[in-house]
Amino acid sequence: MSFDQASIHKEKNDNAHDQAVFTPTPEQLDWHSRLHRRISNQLPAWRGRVTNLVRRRGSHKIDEVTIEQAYGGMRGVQALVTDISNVDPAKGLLLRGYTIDEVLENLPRIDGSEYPLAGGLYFLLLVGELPNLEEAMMVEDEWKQRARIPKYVIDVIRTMPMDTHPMTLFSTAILTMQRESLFAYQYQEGIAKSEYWQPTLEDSLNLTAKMPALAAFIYNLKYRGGEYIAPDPELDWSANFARMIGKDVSGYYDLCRLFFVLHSDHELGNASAHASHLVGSTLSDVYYSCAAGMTALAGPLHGLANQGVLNWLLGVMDHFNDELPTRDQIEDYVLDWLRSGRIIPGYGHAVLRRTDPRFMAELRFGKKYLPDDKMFKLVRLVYDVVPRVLAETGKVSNPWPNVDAANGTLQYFFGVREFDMYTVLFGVSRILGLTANVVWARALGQPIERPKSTTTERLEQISGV
Ligand code: CMX
Repeated sequence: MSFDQASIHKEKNDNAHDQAVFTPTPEQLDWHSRLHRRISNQLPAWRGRVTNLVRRRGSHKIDEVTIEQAYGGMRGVQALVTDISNVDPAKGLLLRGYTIDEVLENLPRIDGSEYPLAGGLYFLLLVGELPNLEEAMMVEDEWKQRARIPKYVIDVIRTMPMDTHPMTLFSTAILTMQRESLFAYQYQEGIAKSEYWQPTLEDSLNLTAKMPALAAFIYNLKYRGGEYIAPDPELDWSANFARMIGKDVSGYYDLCRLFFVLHSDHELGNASAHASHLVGSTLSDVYYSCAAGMTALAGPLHGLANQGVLNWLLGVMDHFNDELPTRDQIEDYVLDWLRSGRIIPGYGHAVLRRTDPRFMAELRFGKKYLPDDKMFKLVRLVYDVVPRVLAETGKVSNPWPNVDAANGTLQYFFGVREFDMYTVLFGVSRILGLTANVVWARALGQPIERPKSTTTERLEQISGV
């Protein structure tokens, strides 16, 4: 973008009914930031690698699709590519090739915290390399400059009915900010395709920077009297969220730091990632594509699982009159539950075939911060009993706990007991992964998605039914 164009963009915002909070500096518009450079340095090699693969082996089959899969939500069909994350049946979630334990151990942290800076995680997702502390702080500093929520967004959210679901407020706020999109502006001005990723990265930094303050505002509006609390520039992205919702304690700072790492990405085929990828593939900007991702996350089959687990655990405590059950009692309870044809929430996984390392990380957190909490003791007891019981049914592919088996309990302990809010917390984290994927989809010139559908009649014909 030329300097003149930058001025036009600024003028556009100045003349609007409410000025944009962040107007890029000339340095940013020249794309000289180190984050831009670290990505652009890699692009010739990445583009060459993909072009070569498609040119030389483009017709190589990577999967086949059965009728069952076509009717069954395309389960397991491999037809998407991302290098940001991958779920391995044995190792669990890999972020840029690193296991969750490696990520938690090697991402930089500030003094006094065991848990990493979200800025370091975002660097890892975007750049593909583990950052040092300075690099992690570089992202945190970028976020600090861009963190304030425009007033018109606050106004829009305030005018919505008080019983509006927090996820509706959250997605609406993201969509409302679409007018800030530098990509949308530059696209209209005629930017080259090879450059699309650059304003997309700027948009991503602007949007992700605002996530803690936006989610905190929604929480405060719904549950704490409606005050807008501005981020504290002294605090990191994750801890800021904790402080803004009134949980100004180091334990909850750390829980946010952990939680926002664990939920940041999960391949490209899950509903929120796929929705955002699909919308992004039309060259809608990241505001549009992330709003789409968040509306997918709001569905009960996607983002609500941690809430389901917590409800189930509270039901168990209720059943035992708030006393921690014995091993035998919990086993009988679980067997009765299964006999009535219901599932044990928090257990099982579509891909993973072992205990989710994200659950193990939460367990370690719980052992440190809430070892004597009754609900946490119940989580451990259930973990002791349920995998064997599920395995004995003979039909469950993975009897081990997934990330949701402990999530809600940790939030509950720190007093975040408004269940509707849990999906927003998930969303704050997931937007890191969604935007990183969109940036790279633009950098590699991925086209608009357009799979082909077929008809039942054709399937009957070709299968010989
Ligand atoms: N409790 C009881 N039965 C279970 C079960 C559980 N936790 N997990 C799987 N099963 C059953 C299935 O219902 C299925 O039974 P039917 O054949 O009678 O329909 C059978 O075991 C085989 O299913 P599967 O191949 O093991 O599991 P799927 O890949 O079909 O589904 C999942 C995976 C996560 C939806 C499923 O394990 C489940 O419903 N778990 C509980 C809900 C939950 O924790 N969801 C959060 C998932 C988090 C994530 O995906 O990250």
